[in-house]
Amino acid sequence: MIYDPVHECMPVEKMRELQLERLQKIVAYAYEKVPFYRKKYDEAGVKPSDIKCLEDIRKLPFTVKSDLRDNYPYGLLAVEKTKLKRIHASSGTSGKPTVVCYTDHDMEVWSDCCARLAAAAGVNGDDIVQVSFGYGLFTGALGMHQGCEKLGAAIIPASSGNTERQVMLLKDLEATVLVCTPSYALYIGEIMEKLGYSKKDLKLRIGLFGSEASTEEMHREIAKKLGIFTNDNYGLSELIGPGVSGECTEKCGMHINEDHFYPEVLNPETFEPVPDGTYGELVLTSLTKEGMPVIRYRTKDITALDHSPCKCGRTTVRMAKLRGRTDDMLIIRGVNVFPSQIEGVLMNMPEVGGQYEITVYREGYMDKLEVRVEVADGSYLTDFNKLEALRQKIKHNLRTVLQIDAIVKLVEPLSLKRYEGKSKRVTDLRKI
Ligand code: DLL
Repeated sequence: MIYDPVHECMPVEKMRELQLERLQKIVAYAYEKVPFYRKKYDEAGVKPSDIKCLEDIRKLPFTVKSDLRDNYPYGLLAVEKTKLKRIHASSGTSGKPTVVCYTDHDMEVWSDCCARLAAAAGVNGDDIVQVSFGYGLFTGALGMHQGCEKLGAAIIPASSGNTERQVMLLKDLEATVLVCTPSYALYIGEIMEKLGYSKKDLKLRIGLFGSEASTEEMHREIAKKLGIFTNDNYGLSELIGPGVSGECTEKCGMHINEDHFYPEVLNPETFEPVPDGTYGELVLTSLTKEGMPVIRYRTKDITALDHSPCKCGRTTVRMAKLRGRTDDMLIIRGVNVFPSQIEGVLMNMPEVGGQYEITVYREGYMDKLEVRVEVADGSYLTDFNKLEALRQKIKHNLRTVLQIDAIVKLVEPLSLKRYEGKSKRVTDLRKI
């Protein structure tokens, strides 16, 4: 079902007109209401009236995460605090969180955007949706909750954690849709099997997964375990939370709600736009945000755009599954390595399970890459020859993709740490 055909299927020319109109408005609005933008634009010698076409967006300076942190908590507000309806925050890795604020209008846009992505994955009013994201300041749970509610679905606000109970709820309450991180979905699948259930004991049909990077291979693994259609959806607190983009049932990229978010994909060194299909850093501009407009936000997320028509009928531009973030790319002995490449290799090998950990450290002057992965079948661990053959096979496959050697350690099933929210699979000891 297409939730908002007027905007999701708008002729491209009309969409560009709408975006320009909204861009001019939001830049003027931010300049007038938020001293931070006025100062920044004055220093750069650019005025709202300089935005005459969409390409003129490039005249505007970027906004970065530290701008939000430096203006903690309310420095970037464009409205009086009394106009706010909701305040969320993203947990920063250090220090103060990044605070994000929503007016009534922003809440409406947010739930519409989440409703769009849920509908695009096939969710409808008859569904029972278990939200297994942590409820709280994190935008994931309440954002998806509101979006699915808007479609008329029933919500089970399970929150994350207590995974055995999650399985019980899925089964007993006959949930048809699961909302969580892809790594948590995999974990739920493992616990389901451990408890002696199979996908046949559940009524699940769709998984709405986001908030962390996941490869096609991982989605295939989850789809197999839980017997569901898996959707990948993307968003970030600074812009709205979930609802920036999501896959339709064609699964050929995530449709961006481009009437609300203007995307640019730039070469991270030159800041020049890259052509469709070329990966670069995603820079997003909120076109309609009232409480806290965010203009040219450098997400650090690496993706590529696709403007080709989609079979689903939506005309909105699509972004590729994220390849990672500019700050999670590892440089090992001079070679660029993305954790997603390692995941892709491991998930393609049925002999290993879905969980892995990556550690990078230095021995003398030499960078070492260690990959710990669980064997799918514990009996491997008692047969040295079989184990060694598998280890060599993983090493070989990793070398083919990464062009460097990795130290591979095989560990018992269910022995690595599981995450109930965003997973943390990489430790770079060189930076600690
Ligand atoms: O994770 C918002 C969200 C919640 C999106 C639920 C989708 C579902 P933050 O906590 O601010 O917001 O984290 C944003 O998470 O910049 C990406 O690096 C990463 N991320 C989000 N979705 C995806 C995805 C939410 N589908 C940061 N694939 C972003 C890969 C994702 N990475």
